[in-house]
Amino acid sequence: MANSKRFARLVVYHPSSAQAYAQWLLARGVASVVAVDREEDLWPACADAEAVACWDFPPELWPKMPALRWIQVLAAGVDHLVDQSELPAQVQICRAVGPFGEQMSEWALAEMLAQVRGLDRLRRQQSERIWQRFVPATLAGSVLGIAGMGAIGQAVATRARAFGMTVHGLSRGRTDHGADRSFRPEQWIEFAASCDWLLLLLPLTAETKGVVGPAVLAAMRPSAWLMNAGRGKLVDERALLAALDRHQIAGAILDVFGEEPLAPSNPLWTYPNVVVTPHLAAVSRVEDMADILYQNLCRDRDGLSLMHVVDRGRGY
Ligand code: NDP
Ligand code: OXD
Repeated sequence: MANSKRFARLVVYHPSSAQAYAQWLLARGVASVVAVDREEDLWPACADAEAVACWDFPPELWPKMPALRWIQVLAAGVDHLVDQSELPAQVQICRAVGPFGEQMSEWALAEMLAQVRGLDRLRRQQSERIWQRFVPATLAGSVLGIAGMGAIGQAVATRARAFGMTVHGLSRGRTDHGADRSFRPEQWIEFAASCDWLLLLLPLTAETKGVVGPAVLAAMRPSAWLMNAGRGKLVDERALLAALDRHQIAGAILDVFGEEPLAPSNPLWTYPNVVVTPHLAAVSRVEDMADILYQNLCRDRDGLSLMHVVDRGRGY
């Protein structure tokens, strides 16, 4: 139950920015914050917390926090928390929504434009002082398939359309997300076959784990690129390596991986048609996350329902 007219007792747990969050909140009158940047300092600091803001958190502490009512995850994805059995069912998990769409769009468009405009080739030519003209391709007229037409997918769709792309969207149930053509999970094969670029912006859930496997990869056009900025485990990595070896797809642009950081021995580093970016497509900036956290603190103080509450049963 919310506490009328006082802010919840909050623990902000973050390895590098806990103090920055606390200062940001303090400047707005939230004094009930304890900032913790090391796991070993969490207990007993969190013992009477009513709210926690964090990325991850040691699950064994949840049952020892009887006053805990809600968690503000300082990120969009919550796959690391939703199914923790230690977390009591009545504790609400809120995620971050809003600031990621722009960043993700720029990541996706930058990477697609780099391919069609031949940026690597041009930089190489310049370094060798070679004047060699060629006809770059365009994004205009191509189909971007977005698996996961949520907050981020919709933002990418809007910006891709400004480049003349047609957007095909796949979602779980909703079809009102503004794609030019909408697909449901049972239409994965048809969806994959319809795209020039297949961008994964799905949450990782029991349903989406390994969803891009041999069948989806085989359905993709040999000229198509797979892009993953959702979660690494959406893709069956062995199947992807096999598809790359067989030239079943043109290449892959990957921001997320089954294991992060990507091990130096992972073969994905070595493919000329694989682009690896280190999970930075859309980062959590302190000012953005603190603002979302503050809005929820105010709503909680005022007895209003929290924003962006995750459906723990659904997994996102
Ligand atoms: P949302 O919850 O807003 O959107 C999720 C979308 O996925 C919805 O359209 C939903 O369908 C769809 N979906 C869920 N399950 C399925 C399924 N089984 N089959 C088909 N579609 C499904 O999430 P966001 O857009 O905010 O974020 C998406 C993900 O992006 C995050 O969970 C995170 O993993 C990742 N991310 C990565 C970042 C990075 O830097 N690489 C940064 C930020 C986020 P419906 O609309 O019907 O509910
Ligand atoms: C997120 C992420 O989920 O950065 O916000 O991956």
